[in-house]
Amino acid sequence: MFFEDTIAAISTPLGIGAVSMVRISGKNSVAIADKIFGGRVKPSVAESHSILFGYLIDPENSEKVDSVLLSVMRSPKSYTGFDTIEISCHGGIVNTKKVLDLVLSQGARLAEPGEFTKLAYLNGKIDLSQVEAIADLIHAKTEGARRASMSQFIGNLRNEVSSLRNQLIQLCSLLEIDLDFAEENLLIIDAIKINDQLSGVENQIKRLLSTYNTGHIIREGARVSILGKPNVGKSSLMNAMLQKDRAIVSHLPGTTRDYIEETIDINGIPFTFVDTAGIRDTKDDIEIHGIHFSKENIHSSDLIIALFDISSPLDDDDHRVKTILDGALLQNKTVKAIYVGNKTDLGEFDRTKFASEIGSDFINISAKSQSGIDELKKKIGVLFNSDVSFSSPMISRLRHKIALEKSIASLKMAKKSLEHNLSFEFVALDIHNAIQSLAEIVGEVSSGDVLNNIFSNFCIGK
Ligand SMILES: Nc1nc2c(ncn2[C@@H]2O[C@H](COP(=O)(O)OP(=O)(O)OP(=O)(O)O)[C@@H](O)[C@H]2O)c(=O)[nH]1
Ligand SMILES: [Mg+2]
Repeated sequence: MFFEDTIAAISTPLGIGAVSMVRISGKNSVAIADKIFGGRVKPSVAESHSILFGYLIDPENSEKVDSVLLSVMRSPKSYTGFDTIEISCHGGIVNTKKVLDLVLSQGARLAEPGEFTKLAYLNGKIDLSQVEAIADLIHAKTEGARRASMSQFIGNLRNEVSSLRNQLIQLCSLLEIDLDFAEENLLIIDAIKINDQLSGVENQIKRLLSTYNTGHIIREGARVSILGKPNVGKSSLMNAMLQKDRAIVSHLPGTTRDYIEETIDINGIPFTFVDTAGIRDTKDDIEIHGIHFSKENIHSSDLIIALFDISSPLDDDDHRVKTILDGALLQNKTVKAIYVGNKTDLGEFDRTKFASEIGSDFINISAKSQSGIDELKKKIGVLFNSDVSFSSPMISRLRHKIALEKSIASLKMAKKSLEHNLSFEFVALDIHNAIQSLAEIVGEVSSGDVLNNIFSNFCIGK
């Protein structure tokens, strides 16, 4: 049913612009183009991948609707794999909608979000990891995110997954040959060798799995909480990081009560800084709310910047901050922390005493004079970006992580079966399960829910 339809949509953002593009794909695309296009060459007789100049003409009243360039891409050499027509028309909301309406009036159906890409996937033009890469590329907010999605699009993840699968498929074949010859007592492969090979693949999968921490942060960005008692300069640090006066700064402790968040790009990763209320003992209801939020917020953070005023001695509120931070680090092993001493322009109280009381080294800054801000940015970049190589395969989605974890679990079962001298039949079954889990990444095995979830994040027209 799905393949019967001819779909159409506006593929460019709807607004005032020089050019818009309306895409049509499906078996009737060329016939529809023939009905509405008037030019020297008819789309149906044009060669594939040619561009025709002419008018769109409404067949109802022969009115010239727009002057356009029309590209013809015949199956299978198109984005979707089906006959595809792309009409580059004049931009503007009303004009572009008019062109789309004309196409729809001739029998095309309005495409759902991501439906062109879905056709490409169902038609075997691209795999699921490439589908995700296209979505990521469109949504990329930083250069790092763009490079990572392009690396996935050109197949770096797919190739790695297929190499892992091939190794396991080969191993399975050996086990199956061995089973065939079992009655003749011919030993094709011994358990120790299988175990070694399984460990080899398992280690490769673990290596790929370890790229998730960086991969998902490049894709989704990292949340950074600025934690500290009132007046240490959290809002000043926020402004220094953003290079603009975003948060209110005042000498009155308890100025920030609500939270403010803004995103900046550091080394290609989008970091969302969150400035919240200062931690202290207070009776003020609104401030209590704000402090509660500060404490909650650090649990959804990837990085906590613990801020202290290095120009004066630590007090009870600083120790309260330290206790909250220690609790958060204990609860979430992946969250990172940087200790920052602010107000160096006022002189340092006692750096060594500070470090020994807090139990960590400090990066010292002055949010006011901006000194040390670059060093802090560099440190943040290194913490999150140190092991990125965009040409190596990397996973970036929870879906990938879960699939790899499942395949490792199956390989562990296979090794257990070997250890217990079970028939190779059982070992092969476990390896098959591992292969299936790997196949989920490229979408050879996938549930409708997974697909719906991925494609619903696309825009209409892609
Ligand atoms: N001398 C000096 N003053 C600073 C520095 N950073 C911040 N301040 C001052 O410290 C005071 C408090 O700064 P804020 O940034 O509002 O502090 P905060 O931590 O956000 O405070 P709350 O919102 O009340 O929790 C203001 O008067 C700032 O001008 C610094 O590096 N040097
Ligand atoms: Mg503040």
